[in-house]
Amino acid sequence: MQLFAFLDVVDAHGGGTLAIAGSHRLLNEGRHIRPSEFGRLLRAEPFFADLLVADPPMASPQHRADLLHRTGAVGSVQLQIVEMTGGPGDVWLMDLRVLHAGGPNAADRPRMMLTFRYERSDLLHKVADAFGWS
Ligand SMILES: O=C(O)CCC(=O)C(=O)O
Repeated sequence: MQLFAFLDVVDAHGGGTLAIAGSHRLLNEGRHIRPSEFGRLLRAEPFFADLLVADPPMASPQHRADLLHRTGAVGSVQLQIVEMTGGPGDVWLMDLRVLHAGGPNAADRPRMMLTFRYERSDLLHKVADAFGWS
């Protein structure tokens, strides 16, 4: 499980973490996947292809805003991008398998959040294998 807490107000488009609800059901066969392999598998899916372009050259502000609220599916798995917003003391709890990333911040101040991961100790060696840690 991963905890995200707000230390200040973070409104929509204020840099809150973006999570893809439902993504914990993808690639969930109980084996570890190296990050490079994971990216290759995701890019093959139309839902992710646009999202994984770091700075789309022709993207209008509306296109970017639409991306942040995208819904779709990969096979039978329904997906929806969710932007975490909240105020001081609010927390979101998330399945650690959910794909997520920092969101763009259009506000005039930095977003103030913290995160903490609660990992199963019996699975830490698989995380280490996936990232090539000794
Ligand atoms: O910066 C963010 O909002 C995302 C942070 C993140 O991906 C993480 O700590 O796991």
